[in-house]
Amino acid sequence: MKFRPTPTARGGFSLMEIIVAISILSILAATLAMRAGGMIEKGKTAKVVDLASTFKTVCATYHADVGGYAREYANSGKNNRRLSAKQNSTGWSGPYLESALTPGQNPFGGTIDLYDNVRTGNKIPGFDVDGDGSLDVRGDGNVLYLSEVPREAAEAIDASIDRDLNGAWNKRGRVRYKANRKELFILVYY
Ligand SMILES: [Ca+2]
Ligand SMILES: [Ca+2]
Repeated sequence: MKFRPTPTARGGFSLMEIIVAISILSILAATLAMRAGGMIEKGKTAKVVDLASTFKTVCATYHADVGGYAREYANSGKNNRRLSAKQNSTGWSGPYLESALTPGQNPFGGTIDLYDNVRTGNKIPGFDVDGDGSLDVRGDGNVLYLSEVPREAAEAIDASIDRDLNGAWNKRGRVRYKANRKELFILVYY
């Protein structure tokens, strides 16, 4: 005896089944989108941490060669691109970067500059490297400055460089952050 489904059983999906299926699909899509978003943000913060590490090495080399601190501003003249543009300073044996620093190297779309003074054009007073509450570096030194950095990204960068320093993460250690202006400051070399 053959079993034959009744026409009503084969008549397509019920409204409830369609609603359930759409709900499941939209939850899946949202989860995937969130994961992708998280991965993109992680990629951006990792890029900044890598850049800080590269500049640490590069600034140390420049310091050993020339005896001072280099500045490298994105989209600037030769005098402000001392790592990438040929300089006449004694001992200069660059270029120290593969190419000049450009705003495109800020993954968050803002500006990016390497300063030769830790006060970064008086945007910050200096750095409390050991996190004891008093500033340790106030003058010469190299700071990588980035604008338009979202708070979550800044916190992730801070966590990977300053690790578990006590006190306010945005004021202590080698990474400082000004939330109102979305500005990130990383002391790369001093
Ligand atoms: Ca200190
Ligand atoms: Ca910090």
